[in-house]
Amino acid sequence: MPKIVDGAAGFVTYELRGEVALIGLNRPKKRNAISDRFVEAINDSVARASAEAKAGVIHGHGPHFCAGLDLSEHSEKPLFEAVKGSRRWHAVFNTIERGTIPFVSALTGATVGGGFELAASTQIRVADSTAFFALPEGQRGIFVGGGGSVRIARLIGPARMGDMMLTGRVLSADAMERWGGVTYVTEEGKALERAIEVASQMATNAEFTNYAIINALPRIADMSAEDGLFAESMVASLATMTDDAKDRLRAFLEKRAAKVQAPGDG
Ligand code: 1HE
Repeated sequence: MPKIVDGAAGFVTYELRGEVALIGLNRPKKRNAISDRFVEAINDSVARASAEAKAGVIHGHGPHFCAGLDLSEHSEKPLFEAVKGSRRWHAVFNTIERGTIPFVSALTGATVGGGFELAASTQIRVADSTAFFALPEGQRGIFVGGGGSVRIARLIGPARMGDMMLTGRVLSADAMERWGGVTYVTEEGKALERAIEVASQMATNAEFTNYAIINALPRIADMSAEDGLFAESMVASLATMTDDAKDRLRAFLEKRAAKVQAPGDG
């Protein structure tokens, strides 16, 4: 059983497995709905993972990844508190999206509202066949506040996101894969295992390259083509100068490194 993070009031479990940190959303009775203290627990565990692991996995305990914002807490909030709460989600999720190590989310059951926003802040999403996706903010009379209008819109496109929000439609894992919102779909019960495999693979990459992928790719996507090409050349040149790159390139040329393999079933 993974350990509870100190100070996280049991909202999150944490385990370092080799070079991969496993962060488990641990409020299954409330379908892992995210309260203010829960956001802080996510923040603390992401900081710890970033300090001691080379990749991270975020998963949910119980059948559901996350039912989004804790609506019981939210309904009582004055306007400015709601603004500050949303900005806090942004800051915390930013440490996942543009931090120093890559994260994979393992999605099962409800991946809804703020739960989908959390998943969208991870670099890679793995869903099992039980996962379903919805943005029921329209039904609740609220709006996405955990970064979804930026991250989910860029992931699946603003038109599809608008469709989900306007109609309340619920998408299966397969449908979300067709929309580009997840890039791995597994059979029931295998999302965490697959996510750990993906994270373990990422952990073997050069750390600077992972950092550049996490931090340069989304920024370049925000740039004009000309600026993006220029920025790419700068990042590529920096990466080549690291000792890690020199060692890895030499290993390949001396036939000590693994070749690229033709795909299996993938
Ligand atoms: C909650 C929450 C929650 C469950 N906040 N308490 N999110 C939503 O609109 C999704 C709302 N939740 C649901 O639609 C369903 O709960 C689920 C589909 C996720 C799961 O259904 P089910 O039948 O397994 O569970 P349940 O019986 O509905 O819920 C179990 C308990 O969790 C129950 O509390 P209890 O005290 O009666 O046992 C629910 O009230 C509680 N619960 N979801 C608070 N979200 C930063 S902005 C982001 C904006 C959003 O995220 S909007 C989307 C909010």
